[in-house]
Amino acid sequence: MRSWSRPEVPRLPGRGRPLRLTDTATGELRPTSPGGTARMYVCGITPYDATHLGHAATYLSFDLVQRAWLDAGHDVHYVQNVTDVDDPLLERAARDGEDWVALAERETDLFRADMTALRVLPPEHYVGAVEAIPEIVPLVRRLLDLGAAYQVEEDIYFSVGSSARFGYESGLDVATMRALFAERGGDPDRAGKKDPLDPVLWRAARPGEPSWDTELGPGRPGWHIECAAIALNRLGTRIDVQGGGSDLAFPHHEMSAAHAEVATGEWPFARSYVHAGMIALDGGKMSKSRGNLELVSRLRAAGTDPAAVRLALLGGHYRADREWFPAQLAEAEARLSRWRAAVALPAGPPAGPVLDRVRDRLADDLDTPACLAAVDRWAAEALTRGGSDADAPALVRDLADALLGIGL
Ligand code: 5CA
Ligand code: ZN
Repeated sequence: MRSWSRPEVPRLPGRGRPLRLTDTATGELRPTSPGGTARMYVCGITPYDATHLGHAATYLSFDLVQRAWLDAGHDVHYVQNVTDVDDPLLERAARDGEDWVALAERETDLFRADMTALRVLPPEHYVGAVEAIPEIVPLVRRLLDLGAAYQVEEDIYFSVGSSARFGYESGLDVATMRALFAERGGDPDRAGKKDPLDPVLWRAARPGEPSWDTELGPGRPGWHIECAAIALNRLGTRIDVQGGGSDLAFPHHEMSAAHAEVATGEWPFARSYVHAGMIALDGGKMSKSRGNLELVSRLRAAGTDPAAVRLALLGGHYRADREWFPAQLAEAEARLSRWRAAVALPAGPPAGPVLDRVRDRLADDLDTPACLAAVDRWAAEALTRGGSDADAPALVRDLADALLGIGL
């Protein structure tokens, strides 16, 4: 699938610090320690009602991961999927009497436009579930051959019992896993399964549903195997970061890691599992199913500067569940104006300490509130007391762009 265009990233003097991120599997703040090339997989959208501010906040978090790695001298190999065939998408298309392919294409286009406007660095590979079917099928075949998958009627399921470490990623007890599995697309009560938590790998064709004729029989892929196949085939295993919102920690990331680990015999699928907090609106998680949404495209259409949207979302820590208030946007617009006025001055206070501080705080689990505060302090001083460093405004402009993705 076509990705989106890549904004320029200015080069900064010196080097960024090694990035540390909180890993869900261990609960620890750990160095990401990638090699020359950092490898990251971030779960993409299911294309309907995109891009709400919750999606945007999550992709912005991983955009900062990429920017911190680039600044620390790594190349970044970044892959993202689009779940362009799955139950929720088909249900929405059926509800609205719309062709599911047209719905997915339209929403994916909107997502690309929103990501471009927000200056999110694109993935190198942007891959749809449909186009990945030819690689999903052999992965399911391999799991069958290993005895890690089995049939229930015409459907094929993964046996969680085949994964020695199943549960390590989310660290949840069985009762919680079971509740979340039922809530998030699983079918714990399906008769004939070996374990209630076993997820579907290949869903046989049903009347009225799209299906593909493959050696597994006519059907369509399950959700978790989609991400396992797309990631494994482009990034390999033991990748540096597997990312998404915290609602993906279980079952999605647990299952896709288990699929990849059992298929390859290598553990762990990801060295760090990184999860962004949930953005809420009107007291509940912002979601398509609840209908309490604020869309990036709506804000853009209303004339909001995307840099202000970005700044507003970076005002909270990425791991914190937090509520969206329109006042945050007004505050971000005021901040953006101050920053722009300050970098437009012919000189300012020295910017080296701001660069150090932003690099430092970004490397410490993406502490964006502290990064913004550091630029705020410099801008306030530049605007009130001035300064004599003629290079400082350009350096602050470059660091806001390269590290925070804010174009001033
Ligand atoms: N296609 C799958 C992943 S393979 C999926 O979860 N799609 S999604 O469109 O539902 O979500 C896309 C990303 O946005 C996921 O990482 C999800 O965790 C994140 N997300 C969804 N809702 C919110 C929210 N309210 N706040 C923050 N992140 C969210
Ligand atoms: Zn995924």
